[in-house]
Order: sequence, then structure tokens, then C-alpha cells
Amino acid sequence: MFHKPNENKSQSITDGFHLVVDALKLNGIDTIFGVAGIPITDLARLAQAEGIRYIGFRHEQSAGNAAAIAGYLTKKPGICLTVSAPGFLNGMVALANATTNGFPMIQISGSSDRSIVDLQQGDYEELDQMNAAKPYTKASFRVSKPEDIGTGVARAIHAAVSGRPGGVYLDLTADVLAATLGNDAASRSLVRVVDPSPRQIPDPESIKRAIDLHASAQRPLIILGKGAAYAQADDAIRSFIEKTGIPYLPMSMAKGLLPDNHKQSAAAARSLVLSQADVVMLVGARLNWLLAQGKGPHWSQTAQFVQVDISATEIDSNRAIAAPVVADIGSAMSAFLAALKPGQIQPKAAWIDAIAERKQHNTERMAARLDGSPNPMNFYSSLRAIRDVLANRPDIYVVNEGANTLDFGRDIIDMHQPRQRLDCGTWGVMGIGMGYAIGAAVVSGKPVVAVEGDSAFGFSGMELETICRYHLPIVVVVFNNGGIYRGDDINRSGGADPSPTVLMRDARYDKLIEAFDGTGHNVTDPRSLTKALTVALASGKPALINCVIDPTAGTESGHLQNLNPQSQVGNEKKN
Ligand code: ADP
Ligand code: TPW
Ligand code: MG
Repeated sequence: MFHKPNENKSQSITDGFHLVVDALKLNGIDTIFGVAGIPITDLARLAQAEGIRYIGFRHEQSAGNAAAIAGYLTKKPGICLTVSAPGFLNGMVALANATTNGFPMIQISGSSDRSIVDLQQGDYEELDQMNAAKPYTKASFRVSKPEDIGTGVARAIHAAVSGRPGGVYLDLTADVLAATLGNDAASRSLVRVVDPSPRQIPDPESIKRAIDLHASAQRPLIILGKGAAYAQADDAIRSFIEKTGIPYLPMSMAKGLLPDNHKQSAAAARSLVLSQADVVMLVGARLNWLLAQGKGPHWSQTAQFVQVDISATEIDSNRAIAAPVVADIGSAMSAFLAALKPGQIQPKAAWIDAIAERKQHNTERMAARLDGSPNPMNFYSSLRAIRDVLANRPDIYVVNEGANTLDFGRDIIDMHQPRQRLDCGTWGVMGIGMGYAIGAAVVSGKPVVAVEGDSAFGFSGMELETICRYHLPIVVVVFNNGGIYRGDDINRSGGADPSPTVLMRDARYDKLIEAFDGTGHNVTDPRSLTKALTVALASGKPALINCVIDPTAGTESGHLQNLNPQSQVGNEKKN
């Protein structure tokens, strides 16, 4: 039976389904991403009937990825709704990925009869979901009484968005959803959350310490991470960087926080600045594998660090931090700007000149590669075409995953506005593509271009149907090199099966979207790629461009060869 809106209200009782929807609406949740089934089908229907937008997916992982990126873009928890056990587990990769990346997200799953689950008596979709979720989340709650739904939702919201944001699991038993409660008790039980991500004002001492350290620097550097992008303190960050004149390096999802062509960007002189900076300020960026843990030959061993982060336990995690500033980035940047005396921080001219020189050298080298017109296309010539189309459309979101497709895409596609580049992030996970694209398109109403390796695309490709069903302005470009990393690997045993990294060489991914009435394009040269992308974006309709590139163009593991323990035997083809 479908639980109609207000059906029970006139009878002065309500039920768990209505209470969940009321609790979400009371807290400004306007969108749910999910996959329907027992016991949450009616929850999805009711949410839709009550004015919450429900986006139905083909797989919970993509629904979860959409929720996670919606959380990142809006600073409100993105909601993913799933069925019990297998649906729950399908969503968990996305929830764990949200936790790892610091994206606020709540996965709400229905669950089976607790008394049967706990005695392992074999219920339909039996699993102890709350405990299974714990290691992968910031918090994991189960609601066992209908009058606790309001509290459960409130606690989930606080946990998701406070401090370093992350993934939260909220377990709703089928019994709780179906349980009834008097209307008066029900409305008293709801909680409107007040200020769930309060400002965290920095200690003035910590601000002074950081400024003094920077003032003593000869070769200062700022590294902006996706925490800085998430904070939405764009003006204060830009103003601090411009007032101090310090060169900065954007981590991949911080690209566009200042436009990539900003003169203080040191992105094109990355190895120089990492190895030579004497004071490095991390702003919402962790010293994890993406920065070689701050160690090794890439880094100056004598550099001193400032770290601005909302999470006190991040400090000293890899390198000793001389000047920690534990605060939210908006408050920290305002405090820096207020405390900074004119001319107090002044990078030495020799440092700025050395960076400019290296930038020019590297930019010229890159330009020569981008200008080539090899046949078949390689990553440079195809990404150059995409870069040039997107240069005229700064409003467009770019989703990017793959190995070479990711590494080249990050370096070649310039970003012009904050939070418009969404990629594999902290885990380097494949499969975020269609979920992120859908989440971004839904919450922003803006077009999205998803630049996908052919392998990466396969992890979420069935969501093309979702994209077409909701008529979303998403253009997927599949970089078809016929494989994971490249398409020319051989079976080293000489057997008939293809190599583990090889995919079908002549696959026509464009035909997939045609099955759902979207537009497919098959391109083999940059001019046709430019044309197809321009036409697809102008149409505002779903499209997929199968972009055929040289199967030999990529390198194994993209830019991560150092993380690849290569067998010494039978590995002559290693790149
Ligand atoms: P990147 O991958 O871009 O280097 P990370 O995800 O590693 O970025 O780091 C983001 C950091 O930003 C995390 O340590 C997180 O605690 C921090 N952070 C997130 N939001 C805020 C905020 N509003 N204010 C301050 N720090 C934040
Ligand atoms: C969930 C391992 C890293 S990169 C990649 C895989 C499978 C695909 C690379 O091929 P693609 O890109 O996308 O065609 P390109 O341009 O280099 O040819 N499973 C998960 N995550 C990861 N990271 C992997 C496997 C992997
Ligand atoms: Mg590939």
C-alpha cells in the first residue's frame, strides 16, 4: 500500500514513513538519490509526493556518489536511499569514499527484522548494517522507535557536516518505517537542527605564529586543497593570496578556486616549488599520497609548514607542522587578512622570477605537445580540443576519471571557477563518473562534461539510462584507447584470452546512449571532437562522444608508476 501524503494526518496518527520525510524536509533536504525496493519504496514515493526531488538510479554506488558530490557542492548532506543488505553494501563504497574525501553524505537504508538479524535466523536481505557501516563512516546510527526518527536524522546531519565532513549511516528498520505514532507526539519528536557546522574561530596566537613564519620566509608557497574549495571562502582566499603575493599550487579539486591562468599559480612549476619552498602553507589539503606524504625527493627536507585545517588531529600526521591553525578556512582567512600588516609578507623577487622562468619553460614544452596532430589522436590533441571548447564555457562542471585520462585531463583542462572540477579524489577510485555528473547536474542545473577513460566509464556506464530518463545536460566523452592504461598489451602466456588490461578495441560506446534516445558521436580527429562537443553542449541534451585515441598513447598506471610493484619477470613491455 502506498502511504499517501497526509493520509494519516487527518486521522491524528502518522507513521515512520511520514516522520522520515517530515524530518528531512524540516532540515532543508530537497533531493534524495537512491534505488527503490523493500522496505523503502514507499519512502521514496512519499518523499516525491511531499516535494522532495527523488532521483532513481540503476546502482546504489552511483546514487551514493551523486549524494556525496551534492554534499560537497552544497555543504548540506547529500542523501542516498537504499534497500537492505546488498543495496546497503552497494552504497557503502560511495559512503566510504565520501568519508575519505570529506564530503557530507548520509546513507539511509531500510533494514530487516532486528530480532531475526541478530539471531541470524535467515531473514530476507539479512545483515547487521549499522555495525557493518561503522569502520567506513564518521558515525553510524540505528533508529528502533518511531519517536526517535527526528533525533536520528538530526544526529546524522550534525555528524555529516560538522568539523571535517564525511559519510554517515542511518539505519531504519522496516518496523520503524511502518510503526505509527500520534500526530502530537510525532511533531514534538522532530528536531530542527541549529547551526550544524558552526564556525571555528582560530586562536589569535596561531594566526600570529603563522604570519610570523611566513614573514621570515624567502620562498613561501601556499597549497590549496579541496577543503579550501569546500569551505566556500573564495573571496577571502583569493584576497589573502593576492595581498601576500605568495605563489600557490592547487590540488586537483581546488583548481579554479583562483582561475588556472592566475599569474601566481605555480601549477606549471610544481616540482620546482615543492622541492625549493622554505615555508609551505597547507590550506584544506592533507599531506597524503597525493603530496608524497611531504617526504621523499620531491620535497625540501628543511621546509617548515603552516597548516590550516578544521581537523586538529590532521596536524603532524606526516611532517611536523610548525604553525598549525585549527579553524574553518573562512574564519582563518578573515583572521589572516585582519592581522596582516601591509608588506609584512613579501616573497623574494628571485623566487618569483625562478617560478616564472620554470613556468614559461614548461608551458612552452606543453604547448608543443598540444599543438601536435598525430593520427590517431593522443591524449594531448584530444584534450586540447576539449580544453578550447570549455574555455568559452566557464560555467560547465568537469568530471574526470581514469588513469591517463585523469592525469592528462587535470593538467590540460583549465578551470575558471571554484568547485567545478570533480574527480577520483583521495582514493583514486574508479566509478564516480556518472554519479558525480548526475549529482552535479541535479544540484546546479548546469551542464556537465564527464571526461572518462574507457575502463573508468564502465564502472558506472549503465547510469546513461538515468541521465537520459531525467533529461540531464550531461555530455560524456569516453577516451577509447581500448584498455586500462592502454589497449595494446598482450597475453604474456601466449594464450588466446586478452591481456588483463585490454578492453575491446573497436567498442562503440556512442551506441550505448542511443539505446536510451540520447545522441551518440563517434570521433577520430580533434576537429570532429570539437564539433561534436560544441553541438552536444548547445543541445543541452544527453550525449556521449566515443573519442577514439591511439591504443599506445597511455602509460601503465598513468602518473603513478612509482606505486606499481612491477614483477621483474616477463615484464619487458613495461613503459
Ligand atoms: P586535497 O585532496 O585536495 O589535497 P584533502 O581532502 O586531502 O584535499 O584535504 C582536505 C582537508 O580540508 C581535510 O584535512 C579537511 O579536514 C579540511 N577541511 C575540510 N573542510 C574544511 C573547512 N571548512 N575548514 C577547514 N578545513 C577544512
Ligand atoms: C574501484 C584500478 C586505476 S585506473 C583504472 C583502474 C581499473 C582504469 C584506467 O583505465 P582508463 O584510463 O579508465 O581506460 P586510461 O586513460 O589510462 O586508459 N577499481 C577501482 N578503482 C581503481 N582505481 C581501480 C580498480 C584502476
Ligand atoms: Mg583506457
